[in-house]
Amino acid sequence: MDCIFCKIANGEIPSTKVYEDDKMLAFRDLDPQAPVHILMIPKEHIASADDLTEENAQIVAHIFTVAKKIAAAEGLTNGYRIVNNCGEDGGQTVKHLHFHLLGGRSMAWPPG
Ligand code: IU
Repeated sequence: MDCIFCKIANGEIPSTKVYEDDKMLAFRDLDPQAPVHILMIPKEHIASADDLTEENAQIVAHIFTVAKKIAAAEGLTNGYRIVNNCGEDGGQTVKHLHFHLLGGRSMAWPPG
């Protein structure tokens, strides 16, 4: 499958990893939108949040429990934001489920 995040997950394409286990990978975004901008992805190819099912969705809970450990390790003691862009109108550009972990500055609301 020609998926860039699958290639990052299997090491075919290098990334700046901050966390890895058998189910997920977290690496620094190439175009950071905040002082800390990390992408958290399942190793399994799931195209988007819209493709989650009762069978594969447990990875989301796993990613979120790892996210708080990454946030602590990055020193984000004052809070952080986790973002998922889903589909065209959601602004998703890479069709492999990923969660942005953003921190190190104050975030605005609503997003653009
Ligand atoms: P989006 O939610 O699909 O828009 O986010 C994709 C993100 O992946 C975006 O922030 C890119 O900067 C980032 N990214 C990356 O870090 N490395 C890559 O090789 C590619 C995209 I392609």
